Amino acid sequence: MNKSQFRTMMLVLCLAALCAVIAGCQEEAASPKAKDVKAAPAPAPAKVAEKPAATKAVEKPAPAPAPVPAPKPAATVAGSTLGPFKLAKNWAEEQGFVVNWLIAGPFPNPGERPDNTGFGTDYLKNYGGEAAFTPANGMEIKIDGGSAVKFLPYATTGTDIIFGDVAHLKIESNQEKILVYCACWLDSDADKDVEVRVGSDDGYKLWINHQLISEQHVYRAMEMDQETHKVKLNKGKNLLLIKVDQDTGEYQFMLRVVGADGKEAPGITVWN
Ligand SMILES: [Ca+2]
Repeated sequence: MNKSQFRTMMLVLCLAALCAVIAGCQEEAASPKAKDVKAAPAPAPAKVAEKPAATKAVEKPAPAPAPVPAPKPAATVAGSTLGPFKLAKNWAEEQGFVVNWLIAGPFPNPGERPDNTGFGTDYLKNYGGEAAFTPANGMEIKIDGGSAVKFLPYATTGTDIIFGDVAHLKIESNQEKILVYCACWLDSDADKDVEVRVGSDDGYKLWINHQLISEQHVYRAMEMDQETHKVKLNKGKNLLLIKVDQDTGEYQFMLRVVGADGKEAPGITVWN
């Protein structure tokens, strides 16, 4: 081996050694990264798992309040039921009693019997007058002196409309010297003859389709069917307006719509 060959061999060996060192460094540089990557993923899933858990926990309570609409029907029932009187109500319906009314009052009925003056006072004169008047749910009626009352719905579960039980009238039981107006529509499926039978405490005036049917300026206790009025109803809605006055004692009325046999007239529904 001459000098030239020796230098070439040494150069090759040096290059080989340098390559070996570089390769070793690359392996070391690569292996720590792999170790780091293996260590990193471990905590990552833990964070991902925690967040969705918290999100679901918030979402679950949200759908729970959704069934809250349930109170609506409950409120409706509470507002239209005075008590558990189903048997009495069923009996009343079979006998043709009208149990759903629009009622406005109280209006004053001053004086001493038999001269209480409210009976002859037209408190609806500024609204067309008693004979021409057509009520509506929520309609306000102003009374001389500045106060006002409204026609509002009322339903009894029995047969009697006891005015002391009608909350929106805000009167005491057996409150004296007042009167109220009550209205409903008898919706008939055909022209037909019926009987409108009334009991009252005290007296009343009755209009059907704006015609005065009867006036009973009396002071009495109520009994069923104290008067029977033969009436011809038109097909469709027939407005019934009754003014019931009160001097002292109990204060109520009952009204039913029947055939000549005294049983519920068929084909008639009530609106209020
Ligand atoms: Ca009375």
